[in-house]
Amino acid sequence: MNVQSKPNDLSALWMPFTANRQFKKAPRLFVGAERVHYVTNDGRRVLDGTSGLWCVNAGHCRPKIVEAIKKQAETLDFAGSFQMGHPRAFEAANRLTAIAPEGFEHVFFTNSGSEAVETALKMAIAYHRAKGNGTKVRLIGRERGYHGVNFGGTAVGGIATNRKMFGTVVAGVDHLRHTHDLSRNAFARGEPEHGVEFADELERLVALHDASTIAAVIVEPVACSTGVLIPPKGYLKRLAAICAKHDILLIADEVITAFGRLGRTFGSDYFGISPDLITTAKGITNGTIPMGAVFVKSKIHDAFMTGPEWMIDFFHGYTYSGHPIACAAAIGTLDTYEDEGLLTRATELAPYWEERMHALKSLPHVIDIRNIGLIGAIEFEPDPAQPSKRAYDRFVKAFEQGLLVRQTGDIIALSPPLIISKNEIDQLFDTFATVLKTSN
Ligand code: PXG
Repeated sequence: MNVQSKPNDLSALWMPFTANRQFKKAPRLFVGAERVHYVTNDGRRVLDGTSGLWCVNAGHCRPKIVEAIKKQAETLDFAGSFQMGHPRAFEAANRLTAIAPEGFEHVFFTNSGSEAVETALKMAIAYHRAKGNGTKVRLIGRERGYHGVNFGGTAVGGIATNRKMFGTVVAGVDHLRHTHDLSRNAFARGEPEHGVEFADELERLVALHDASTIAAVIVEPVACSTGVLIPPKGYLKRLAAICAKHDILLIADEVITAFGRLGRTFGSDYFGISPDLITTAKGITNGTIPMGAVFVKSKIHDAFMTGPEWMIDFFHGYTYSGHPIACAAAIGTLDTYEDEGLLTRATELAPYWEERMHALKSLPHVIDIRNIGLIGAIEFEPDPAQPSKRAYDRFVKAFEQGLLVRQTGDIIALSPPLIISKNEIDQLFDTFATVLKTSN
């Protein structure tokens, strides 16, 4: 692994979702990575307990992906996808629809999860209009949901800090309540028992707004960014049934749950639901090249294919939709997932993962532990004088001790690469237990 020296000026870069002033006083920098480890600028190996930002599902610097990117860069570096095409985009789309849940026969490429979300929201509104239901324009999200940072995604998102600075974002949006209920579900393993009735909130919103005004509901199968909120048993199926009853499209935001995180290729398969649109990104290229994709059912796609053939059917797209290097990376990623059985590996590891997670139960300030697939979260009793500080301190301490975890509010989330071994899972939890035992 090649270790470079520390850059000496950190001020030019305004870092995203970062406490910039504090970071720049004590920077944490990675200069290399291999499989489940990062290497810091001072030469330390850090176990990646978060797959980067939930994206490096096959582990770091995997040869087939690196090779595919290199080869594509020297063969066809760029070709657009507006009224022109190139083979890699079609190949990637075919490979993706081949592993998609039943009925998803089309893919629309974007460059990120945020763009996949904007695309899906626009598709939903335009679909209803194309079907002659032009009043169906409202979008329903959920409290504590995260759908990226563009205007539509910010509006349907439900994390207060991500919304409050940005005015009214997009009009015509409402939210379901979140499903987090520690009073009934603390320390649940897998899907919690209580809370299927939270799905009935959608009936309340339909009664308020009328189904004739509602285009779509968007939810994450597991709400990860907000601290891993696992849907109560039966919740997603009930929500899907209410959507179908009212001709409201269900958008499953699978930017994190797709590509094996729960032991199935898609979270929708795991939970036995069949949404209308699925948004993805991250694991689609193993985090190597920015890419997102919206998976689209034929009933939606075909509704756009009705005008004159020479007319553009969907007035939407990005310069880099289906970028050749991103498509090559996606193909190399799918090869790696398939060669190594990674899309189902979380199923094998989940019981061991669950045992090791829940063994942290009696450690100081832990008020909940939750897990599903190869995802977990530990929630801490908040210190009312210093919200988020408890989890933040544990994140910094873990990093110093060679473990990368992800902090959000008073919660630490975990989601290691799907190639992690049981031994490495032991190392992860041994390190984190030490951190918890020695923190205030
Ligand atoms: N939808 C979901 C469900 C996501 O998790 C996005 C959309 C936006 O994707 P882009 O590619 O535009 O960032 C996400 C992104 C975290 C964390 O630590 C989560 C995300 C991004 C960065 C950090 O929880 N999720």
